[in-house]
Amino acid sequence: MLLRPAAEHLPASATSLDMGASGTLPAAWVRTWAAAGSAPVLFDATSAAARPDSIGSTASPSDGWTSAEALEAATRRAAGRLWQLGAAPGDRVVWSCRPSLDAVVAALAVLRAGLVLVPANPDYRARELGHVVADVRPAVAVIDEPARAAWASAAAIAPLAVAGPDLDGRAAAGELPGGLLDVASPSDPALIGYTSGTTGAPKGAVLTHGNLLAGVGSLVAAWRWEDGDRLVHALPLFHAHGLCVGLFGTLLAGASAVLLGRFDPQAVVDACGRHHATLFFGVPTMYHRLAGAPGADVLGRLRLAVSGSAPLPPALHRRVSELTGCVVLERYGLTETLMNTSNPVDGERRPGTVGFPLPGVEVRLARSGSGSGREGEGEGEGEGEGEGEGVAAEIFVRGPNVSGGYWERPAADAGRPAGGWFATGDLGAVDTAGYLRILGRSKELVISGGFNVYPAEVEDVLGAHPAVREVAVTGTPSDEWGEVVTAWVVPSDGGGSPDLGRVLQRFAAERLAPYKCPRIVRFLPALPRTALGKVQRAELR
Ligand code: MLC
Ligand code: AMP
Repeated sequence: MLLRPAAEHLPASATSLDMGASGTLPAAWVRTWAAAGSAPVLFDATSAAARPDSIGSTASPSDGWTSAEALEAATRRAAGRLWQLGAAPGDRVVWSCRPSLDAVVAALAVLRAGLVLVPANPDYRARELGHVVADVRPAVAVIDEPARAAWASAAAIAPLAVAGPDLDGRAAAGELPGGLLDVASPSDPALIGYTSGTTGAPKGAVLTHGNLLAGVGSLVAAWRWEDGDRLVHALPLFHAHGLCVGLFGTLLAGASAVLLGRFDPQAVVDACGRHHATLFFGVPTMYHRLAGAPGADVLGRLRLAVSGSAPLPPALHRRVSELTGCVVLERYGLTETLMNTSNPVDGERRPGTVGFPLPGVEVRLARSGSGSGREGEGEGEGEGEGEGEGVAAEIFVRGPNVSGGYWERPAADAGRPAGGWFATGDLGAVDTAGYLRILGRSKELVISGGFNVYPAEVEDVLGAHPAVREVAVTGTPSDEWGEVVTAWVVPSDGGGSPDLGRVLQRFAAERLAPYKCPRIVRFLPALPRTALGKVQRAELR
């Protein structure tokens, strides 16, 4: 069944926009920057100059704030530097940096220069970063740490220039080729986000400029995001949530953001108050921690606090409301599609639901593999038995926000349903009022603190240890993290001990980013399997 479209939930002003058919984010940003040159856009609380003793300076926004015109000039110079490094339009730029203003400028410059941004978690180990570099063959890698830069160089199979994030500071004025900035077209690739999708090894979802503008524009419209809004930004910058929703959204709305660089409940509370913030975006783990933080009632004074990337338990939703007066707005998205549905700004924000389709996005529920996207078939409500209200079916989405495919993965793309529908691997149902409820996943995925962990990747790493005969990885429910990664190990010698558990955790930590490492290691004499030999994960959970 097709969910009722955004037009039935939102005011006409929010749905009459052209969602990405024309234009690009960089072109829209520069228009906004030109119109409000002195407006404060980004407050860099990640730098020493902006430590808490110097924030609180809303009266003198130049203190720690980067204005629209300064951002325009810095990103223009940084784009020139990327070209000087040899990158040409269409080339990929791997960007693996801790949060900083320089890192932000570098990322924006990549898009302005017509290059393709490939974010990579700065916590990645050599094998994880190496996979991205070898797969995407970047012309440039912007990396803020020598060890990671060396890993990237070692993995490169094509000529690679490695630079630090301070691209702007090194640019030579006057050397910029004219007429090449902000000229990418909506159909040009803009960003490749690595994700495992519903199956397999991490692959790059290619998002065009049109996808980005549509995905971000729908939020600006639906959330009535305006130039007076100010976001406290404490999310990682290398995922869709922090980068596309938080940063790109701020810039498209002509609004401002305080970049904290990392999440700390007290810093969020302080920044909300000192900077007169109107917005906060977080993952459920952040709301879990904020709910118990002194001064968290500051959330109740925000215009909007948004949760996403993982299920927000209804009990936590209610606890945040009771403790802070803030009714969190939950929304739902993926790397491949950016945001798909959202609870309403005006109207009831229903706990345990992710709301309605965003402007321009079609959402339907159908049986997996049932031709859910077959052209011309079942476009109306109520087709297919057992789909729709109250019954879990797979969620499919279609719209100008949806990636056209994965980087050099024809086999994965060939598996896509026809008609432009994207199979999310998430299971959902709609309630009588039309709110989408996510009820589970058909894909093997653990979500810990809003980060996705693919069991197969962790199993591959642990399975290479000589003391491991077999291993299966699952998610164990956790109030704080949503799920924590648990490894079920069949030891080679038949035994298992806390010592071996710690050895395996250290082994994993050398090869995997911290959030993928098993918090819990359990030993079994054998893994439960079906008659066909498939591991029965449900039995382990
Ligand atoms: C940190 N650790 C984690 C973890 N984050 N372990 C499991 N899961 C996680 N998510 C590790 C640390 O490395 C550390 O390990 C230990 O846990 C304690 O760390 P901490 O200081 O308590 O954690 P912190 O650094 O505060 O990080 C918690 C967090 C972070 C919630 C702030 O995980 C986070 O920023 N999550 C946001 C994820 C996100 O942006 N997802 C968006 C995906 S886009 P040790 O070994 O040192 O003890 C997407 C689409 C969409 O999904 O819809 O948005
Ligand atoms: P990623 O691949 O990192 O983009 O993660 C996308 C996945 O995060 C989705 O397929 C969902 O499983 C999950 N997700 C995102 N937002 C929500 C939400 N509000 N509720 C439940 N799951 C979510």
